[in-house]
Amino acid sequence: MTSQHCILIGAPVDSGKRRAGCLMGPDAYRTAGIAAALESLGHTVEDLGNLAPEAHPADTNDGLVYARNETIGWTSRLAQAAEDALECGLPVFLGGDHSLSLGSVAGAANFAAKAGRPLFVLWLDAHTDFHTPETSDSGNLHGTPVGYFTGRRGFDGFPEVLNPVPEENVCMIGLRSVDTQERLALEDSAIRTHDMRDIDENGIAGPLNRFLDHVAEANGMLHVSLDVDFLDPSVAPAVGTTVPGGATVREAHLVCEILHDSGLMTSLDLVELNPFLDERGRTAHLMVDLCASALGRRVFDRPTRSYQ
Ligand code: EXY
Ligand code: MN
Ligand code: MN
Ligand code: MN
Repeated sequence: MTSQHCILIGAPVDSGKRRAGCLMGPDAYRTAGIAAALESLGHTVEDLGNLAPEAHPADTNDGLVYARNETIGWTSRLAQAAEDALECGLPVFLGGDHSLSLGSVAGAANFAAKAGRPLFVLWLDAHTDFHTPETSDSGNLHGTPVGYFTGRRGFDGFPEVLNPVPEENVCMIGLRSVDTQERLALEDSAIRTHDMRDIDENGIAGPLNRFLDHVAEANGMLHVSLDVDFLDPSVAPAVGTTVPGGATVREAHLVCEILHDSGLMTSLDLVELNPFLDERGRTAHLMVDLCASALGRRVFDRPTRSYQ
């Protein structure tokens, strides 16, 4: 197994929605033993601690969206953090709500552009997060990161997206809650979408492997964004946006195991964990176990599809 330098980046972002608690996420992952889990797999681990947003004007919350200025501050800070960390290893963003991915993906895209490689994004989520501030009914910016990093209009005042991720480079798996405005925009886009019915009928490995084939053919970098609500709430209750009918523990591990075997993942977000809603740390532990699978934990060695 190839040893990696894993860079843990605490991103206690809680500005992407009104329900508080995701700010405790990074410390819950640490308490659940993420560093030791990765070290036990032979990786080196560097923990940058918890970042803070860039200085920003106070939010008045009288506009279209909640905590816009704070989220802009986070986006600038995290984009730079992603770009810097990719110089030295594999960044693992410990969220924090999903608005952190405005920054983490934009920064990964800037790094990929400098490296002369395309960036691909695997979005593991119940939701598509494809709103813009103008289409969002809730005004919650955690529903907008895919809209932002693919270059949709409507993000006035946010850092300019210098390297938008091409829609055909984005694959979403686990979908089961899509707003009308998102659905209409997705129908006009080249984003690859796999809802839970698709997974029920065809399994989860097929769509994932087909996407990874595209990444490998293009010599792409791959950012993976894992939202707690990708998982079924019966196994992962610690999230504010639970939607029944999600991925099972084994489906999620299989995705992570296949990702590891592909050797393609170059950065990772763990998002939306709200420890205030957890049951004796079980969701934090499951997310750490999934991260370990994505970085090489396995029961037995076996022949695999290899892109190396
Ligand atoms: N589509 C809904 C909204 O825009 O408010 C729900 C978004 C949930 C976002 C979570 C993180 O995936
Ligand atoms: Mn603030
Ligand atoms: Mn999400
Ligand atoms: Mn979600």
